Amino acid sequence: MKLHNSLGPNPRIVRMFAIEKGIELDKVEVDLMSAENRQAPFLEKNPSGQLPALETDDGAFVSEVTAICEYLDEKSSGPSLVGSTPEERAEARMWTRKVDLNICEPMANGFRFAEGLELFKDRLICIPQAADDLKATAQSGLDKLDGWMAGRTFLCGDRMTMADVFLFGMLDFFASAGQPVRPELKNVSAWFAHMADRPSAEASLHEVAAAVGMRG
Ligand SMILES: N[C@@H](CCC(=O)N[C@@H](CS)C(=O)NCC(=O)O)C(=O)O
Repeated sequence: MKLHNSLGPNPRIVRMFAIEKGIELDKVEVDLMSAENRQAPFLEKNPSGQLPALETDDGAFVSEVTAICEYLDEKSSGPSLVGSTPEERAEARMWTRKVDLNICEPMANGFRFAEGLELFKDRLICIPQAADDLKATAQSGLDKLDGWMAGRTFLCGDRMTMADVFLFGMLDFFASAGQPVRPELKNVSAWFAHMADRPSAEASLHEVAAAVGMRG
């Protein structure tokens, strides 16, 4: 398996997930800054033109972080980071979806339409006037999550899952790009610090990003 890899939070989530699972991935670097990902031949691998993409041993390509993580989880041995029963898997998928829709996607679009506008303006439909409202939407999602996290170590209670790796990768990146985790969110902040202490957090940083202090 090969990970088509780059800077940014999404590939980092897959790298962190793979480290947690003890999977070593060969990496093919794609230059996101020069938009190599928005041109052939990368578009044949992922028509969305985004990183990461996982090339399977059969030569197929899987994109979208959650699909890649679930694929890696199923293809490897050891404890599952999704769940070992239908109930556990439903819980992890539910939280991954909730944090994606309510926190991560508005946070990412808030960034793309503001700090990231120069990079994204010719790649996506950008709505700069929506940036502040999207950032506020993400913060409102975090406010709600803070209540949920009271008394919980992870999103799914005592179980560290794909949902935690996903949310951590996003929050860590955007915290270094204008959307910090507010300290008054006591439960989210405690969870975030706990995730940041995992060896996989540091080990999954992209070396180019790490060199310039970026968390992705
Ligand atoms: N929903 C996608 C999001 C992927 C994404 O936004 N990737 C970023 C890197 S973190 C990217 O490719 N950005 C460059 C671009 O869109 O041209 C996923 O789950 O993989």
